[in-house]
Amino acid sequence: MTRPILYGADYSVYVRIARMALEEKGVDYELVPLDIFAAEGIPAWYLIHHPFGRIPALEHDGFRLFETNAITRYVDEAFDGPALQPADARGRARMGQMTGMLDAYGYRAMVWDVAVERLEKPEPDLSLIAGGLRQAETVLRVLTSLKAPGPWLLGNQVTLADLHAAPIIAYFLKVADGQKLLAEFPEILAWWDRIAARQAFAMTEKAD
Ligand SMILES: N[C@@H](CCC(=O)N[C@@H](CS)C(=O)NCC(=O)O)C(=O)O
Repeated sequence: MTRPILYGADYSVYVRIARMALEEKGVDYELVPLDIFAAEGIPAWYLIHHPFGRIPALEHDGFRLFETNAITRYVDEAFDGPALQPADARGRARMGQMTGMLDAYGYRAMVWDVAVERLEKPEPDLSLIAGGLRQAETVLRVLTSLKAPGPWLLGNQVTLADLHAAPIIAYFLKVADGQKLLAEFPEILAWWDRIAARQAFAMTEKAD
């Protein structure tokens, strides 16, 4: 098998999720830079890989895939290395619930409404930030209630749920609002310290 190609940018939260899965599996892959925010726009050729022009997209031996959840599951199942999904039906369901919740309710609120708004806007929209923080609080509360006993979100095994949550929370923690809110959730904070110490997290850190 040839090595997979991942299209994306090192600043992207979703690209980092896919890269963390590749790193945890120990897969040798190529990251082909694709800047979706480039002034000249998304190159036309990329729409074959992702018709909606988002990142990441994966290509492996002619097999093309987009949507991060599909990519990370494929990476887990197509390559050797430690299993990143629970073996039991309920564990898998919980994992899907956590990643789905993060996609639907966590990403926009934590990354865009709070972190990007604070970091990038000369005059941040304070009502947008307040709404983002309210939603982020619910996400962290639910994550706490769903978290299994043990070091990782689903217990003793690092899973795709951990790899999905880490880059989103990492971005949220770039700003004081995010740090302050996370401090109110000690179990998630302790989990954060553990996931942030993993090699896969360090290997996918954006180079400044
Ligand atoms: N549902 C997609 C979301 C991917 C996504 O939103 N990626 C962001 C970068 S982190 C992106 O491409 N944004 C470009 C845009 O919103 O136009 C997935 O799971 O892969």
